[in-house]
Amino acid sequence: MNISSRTSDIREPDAHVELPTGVLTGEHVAESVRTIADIADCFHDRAAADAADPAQLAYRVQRHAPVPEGTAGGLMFGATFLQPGRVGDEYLMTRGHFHAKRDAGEYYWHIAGQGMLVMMDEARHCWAVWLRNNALVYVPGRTAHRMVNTGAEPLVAGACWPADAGHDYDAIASHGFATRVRCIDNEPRLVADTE
Ligand code: PAN
Ligand code: ZN
Repeated sequence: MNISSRTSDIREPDAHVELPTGVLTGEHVAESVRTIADIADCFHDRAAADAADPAQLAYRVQRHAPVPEGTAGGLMFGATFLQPGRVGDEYLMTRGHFHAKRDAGEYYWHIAGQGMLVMMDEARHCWAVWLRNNALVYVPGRTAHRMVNTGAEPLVAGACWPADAGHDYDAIASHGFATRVRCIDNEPRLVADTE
């Protein structure tokens, strides 16, 4: 047995995840930033959205993309850092999306802070799962998903999804989610969008 040839391809990982914080470092890690201006059209209280500082940070997303987006069979790994706060009575949220490849699912797991993952099926039926206490949440295919920060600290969650899932933001930009998370009597409540 040639031992040296068996041990010659032990590699360092190309990236690291700091488990307590979710922070990703290393190769193939990219970051995107969304400000209040980028999510202003998500809120029902347009006057409050217009009054908010458009340059204020809403959330950051770090993505480890070991393969090009669109690669069949590949996976993407990400972390979302969503700021606390409200616009009117509505908590800060991610834009939310369906996957372009509609049957693509996704895992989310809670890392820090407190909030919800709001989901909506193609019939516009909505529900939410708490993102707290190390929750592990599976987002089925054909289900739009959005993080909402109901706490006082940044809400941090990890996620893993198929590299060819793609992101369809247009359906949410046009019609929104059927349910909003609003602060009513100092509690987060799911409220139908028409109310
Ligand atoms: C996540 C989201 C991330 C930001 O990585 O992309 O939480 O939300 P938006 O993409 O809706 O702005 C994911 O669900 N990837 O598929
Ligand atoms: Zn997704």
